[in-house]
Amino acid sequence: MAKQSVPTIQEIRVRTVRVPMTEPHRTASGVVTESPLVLTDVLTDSGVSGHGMVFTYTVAALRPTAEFLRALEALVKGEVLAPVEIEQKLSRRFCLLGTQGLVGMALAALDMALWDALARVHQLPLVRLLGGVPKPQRCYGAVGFDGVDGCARTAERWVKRGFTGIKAKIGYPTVQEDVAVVRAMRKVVGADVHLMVDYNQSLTPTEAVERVRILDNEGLTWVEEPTRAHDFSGHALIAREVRTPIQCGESWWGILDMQHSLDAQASDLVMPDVMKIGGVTGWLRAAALAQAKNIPLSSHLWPELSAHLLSCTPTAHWLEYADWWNPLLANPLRVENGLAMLDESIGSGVEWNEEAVRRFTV
Ligand code: SMN
Ligand code: MG
Repeated sequence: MAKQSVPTIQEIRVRTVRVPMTEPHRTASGVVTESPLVLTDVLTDSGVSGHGMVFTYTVAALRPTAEFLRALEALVKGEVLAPVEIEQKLSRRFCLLGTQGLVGMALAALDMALWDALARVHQLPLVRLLGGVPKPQRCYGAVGFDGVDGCARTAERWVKRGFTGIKAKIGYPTVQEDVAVVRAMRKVVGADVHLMVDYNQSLTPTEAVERVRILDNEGLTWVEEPTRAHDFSGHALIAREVRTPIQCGESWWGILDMQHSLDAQASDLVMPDVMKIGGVTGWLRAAALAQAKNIPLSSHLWPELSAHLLSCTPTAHWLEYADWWNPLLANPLRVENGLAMLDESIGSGVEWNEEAVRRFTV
């Protein structure tokens, strides 16, 4: 494609939606009762548009993130459709403010849409645009902070759908309750299914060492965020003192957080969140850091986009599957026998179900 024919950015279209959850997703650190999402469409002068979406966790962050994203249009209108170049321009622009929080969410939303647009311009699935090939990804299903019976029931549903991994939120008042939930799930899923647990930052490092030493006998694949996400030395203490692999990453803002965590040897495994790590551009850099350390890398939410990105991640480990946002998508991720299966659809897998978007728009 000759240089002059490379599309330029014409408009950023931003919409805000609230997608109800079929059931609240409880964690030790809070409940997700709905999905506030900012939907982004980048329109180019070639007529091709790209789509991205970011999860704001709380409705309070929905409009501020959308408004910041709308303000970015003036900074990128007329620019060539070049996500890496635009990320560098905007990172410089917001250096003094910082690219964490709402700024990081807005920048990631734009980045996701730009990469989707670029893949569509080249008529390729995102993974092929990035030089990879679509590969089936092992998926694990999520189990909420729902007690022994609730967790066993949900775990059984995932196994009946063919999933070979299941992650439960724990951090109950006593470690005995944590163990009871793990054993109740193990009883229904059997010895071959991978079980992970997620404390969602709810323990002190000392409590975590005590609890995970007891969980060490349960054959878990990982224990996730046992203490505060940015307490890298606290996580490193836990990782040194226990046998079960420690998992971190969903709370990192950008690859500098990841680098600091790796430097501290805070975890045995990593799981960047494609929004907080900096969109597709941030993910590619995170994947390189993980490759340099030869550390397994899993995804956090965003299953459609993560299936593309894990397919070109050298140390790809697990894909976290959640169907919360499926109502908004024309073609939600296909999972067969617990494997995320990409087809040759162009783009990043984000195509709106416009009727549903209208229904959930606020
Ligand atoms: C999680 C975090 C935020 C919202 C939902 C779930 C959890 C995970 O920490 O790992 O999925
Ligand atoms: Mg988590």
